[in-house]
Amino acid sequence: MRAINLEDDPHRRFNPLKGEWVLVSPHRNKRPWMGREEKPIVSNKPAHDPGCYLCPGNARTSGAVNPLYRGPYVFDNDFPALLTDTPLDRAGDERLFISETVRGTARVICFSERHDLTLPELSRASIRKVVDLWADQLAELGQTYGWVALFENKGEMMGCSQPHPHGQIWATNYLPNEIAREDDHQKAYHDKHGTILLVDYANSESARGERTIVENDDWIAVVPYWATWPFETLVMPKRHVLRLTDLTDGERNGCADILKRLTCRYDNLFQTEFPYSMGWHGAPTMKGSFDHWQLHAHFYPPLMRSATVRKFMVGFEMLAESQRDMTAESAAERLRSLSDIHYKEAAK
Ligand code: H2U
Ligand code: ZN
Repeated sequence: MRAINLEDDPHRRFNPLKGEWVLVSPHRNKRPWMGREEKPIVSNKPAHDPGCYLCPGNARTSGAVNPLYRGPYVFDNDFPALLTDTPLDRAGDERLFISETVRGTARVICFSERHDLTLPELSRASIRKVVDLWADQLAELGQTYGWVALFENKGEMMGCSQPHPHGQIWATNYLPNEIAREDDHQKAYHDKHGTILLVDYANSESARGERTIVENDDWIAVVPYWATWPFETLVMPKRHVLRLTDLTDGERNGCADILKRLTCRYDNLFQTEFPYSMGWHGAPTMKGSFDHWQLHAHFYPPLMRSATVRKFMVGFEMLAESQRDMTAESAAERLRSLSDIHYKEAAK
C-alpha cells in the first residue's frame, strides 16, 4: 500500500484547540473551475459621512451624539444583547429545559475617525492605538466580567450593519461555548504535556514555515493545520502571553504590524475589502487558574474563489463535520505570495 499524500488524498485533520476534526479533500481541487474575472473593488466612501451613525460629531440612533473623536473611540452599544442588571436567580433546570440568567454589557469600538479607512488601510501607529484600546477595555471590563469578547464583523457578507470601520466588545459573566471548549482543551494539553498548546504550535509552525503567512520577532500568522474556512488564519505571539493586557510595548507594535500585513494580504487576494469575523481569545478574566491559556486571534473569512464567491458551511458540514478542498498549505502559500502593500495604496 502506498503512503498517504496529504496534498492529494482525502484525509481528516484534528483541531486540538476545539477537539474536533475537519475533512480535507484536496483531490477535488482538480475539478474544472470557470474563474470569474472581477475588477478591483475601490469604494469611494467619504472621510466623513454626515449620514453615518458612527462618524465623529454625528447623532446615533439613540439620539446620543458622538464627540469629535480622533483615533479609536468606544461607546456603549445602543442595542446591547446583554444587560448589566438582569436578576441572577437560576431560571430553569428541569431535565430537558435548562436555562440560566446572564449579565453582561456591549460596546462598539470605532477604529478611527475615518469613515473610509478599514483596518488594513490604517497606519501601524493607528492600529497600535486600537490594540491599546482593546487592552484597556479588557482591563476595565475584566474587573466585572469573566469573559470579554473583542471582535470585528467586517463586510455586509458577514452581517456587518454599519459602514464605518468598527469592532464590538461584549462582556459576559460566563464563558461562552467556544471559550469553554478552548479552555478545556488547552488545560488538558497542559496537564498532559506540561507545556502550552499554542506556544508549542506557534513555534513549530515558525520552524516549518509551510503554513506561515507573515511573521515578525514576536508574532506569527498562519493558516492553521486544521483550518475549516478556506482562508482562515490564527495569529499568535511566540512568547507565552495570557492576555492582551500582558503585551509589552514592543509586542503591541509587533501586533499592529502583523495585523496590518495580514489584513493587507487579505484585501489584496481578491482586490476587495475582504470580509471576515475576527476576534481575540485570551485567558478569561474570571477567578481561577488560566495559566494554560495562550493569547491568539482567529480570522474566519467566508470568501473562497473571488470577491463574491463564498464558501457555505452547509450540508455535510452542518450535519456531519467541516470540510475543505484547498489544503491549508495551499491557502497559506497564496496569502504569503501577496504584497504587504494594500492594493488601493499601490494603485495611487
Ligand atoms: P455590526 O458590527 O454588526 O455592524 O454592529 C454594529 C453595532 O453598532 C450593532 O451592535 C450598534 C448596533 O447595535 N449601533 C449602535 O449602538 N448605535 C447606532 O447608532 C448604530 C449601531
Ligand atoms: Zn462614519
